[in-house]
Amino acid sequence: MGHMGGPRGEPCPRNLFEVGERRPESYPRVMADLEVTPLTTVLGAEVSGVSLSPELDADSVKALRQALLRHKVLFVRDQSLSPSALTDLARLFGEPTEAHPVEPSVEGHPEVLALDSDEGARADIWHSDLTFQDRPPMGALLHAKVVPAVGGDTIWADMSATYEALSPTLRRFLDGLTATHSPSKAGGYFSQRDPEGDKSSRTAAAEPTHHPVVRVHPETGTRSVFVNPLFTDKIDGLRRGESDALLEVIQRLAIAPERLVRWHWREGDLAFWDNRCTMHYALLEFSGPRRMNRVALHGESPVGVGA
Ligand SMILES: O=C(O)CCC(=O)C(=O)O
Repeated sequence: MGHMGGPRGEPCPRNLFEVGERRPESYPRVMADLEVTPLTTVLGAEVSGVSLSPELDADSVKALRQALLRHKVLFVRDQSLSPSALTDLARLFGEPTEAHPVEPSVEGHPEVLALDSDEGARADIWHSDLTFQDRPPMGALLHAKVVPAVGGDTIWADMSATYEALSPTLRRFLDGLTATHSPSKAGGYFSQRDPEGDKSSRTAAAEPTHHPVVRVHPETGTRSVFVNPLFTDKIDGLRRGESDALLEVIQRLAIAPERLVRWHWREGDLAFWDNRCTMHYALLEFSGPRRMNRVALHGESPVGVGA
């Protein structure tokens, strides 16, 4: 697929940073000739022909944005991005969040989460990012700095394909429901990287949030199931056993091989995912160091069907 951008000067879609508004002299303006190659029939695409930079031209930003909406996770090989460049690149697609409510940021870069296996970073429970927040991130950019030769892959699941995989009857039932997302469910998981436990206990004590079980994507209008094992505690209005059973049915469908894309990292790879309609899981099986930098983007309050 060739270059997909529209004419210059078109109004930018919502959330897009106005290119040119903030252009440090050190970033040369970059024009790209993007190729987007799907990796599966449901989600994931590799993007080539682009050198990612905060000075990416507006058409390329728009093309990447469209590719993200279409494929839900984008992968770009061989990118050289300092923590500042990663943050400024992310700014082209939205407003970066603080790195994480609990986990440490890269020193001097409060928006860049440092995921370092030597520091105990792990993500081996299926999740969408921070869904216990009222406005979970709309997406995140993850850049591989040091990766093991073997193992340490990350897998994404397509939650709109999961919705489609449900029977129409179950879809209709779930359409009207909300679920409780609680940080306390993940309390122990977070505290592994917060030795004093202050931030973990503060986060774990925060009020749970209720989100629609079926989320309508604010940009595409597509429905997806918006629950995940790390943070979703219970479907509201059901008995605990009913909710557990239903969440288990959804999870089984979500992680069927047909609805997954798996990425084996090389240094310099960048993944950009849409957190509104995917979950992800990083495999812990590897030896040696694994270091990644991540910038997440502010999201909106999830909106359900018929809202
Ligand atoms: O380290 C990875 O591959 C994934 C990290 C992750 O789960 C996250 O940033 O939310």
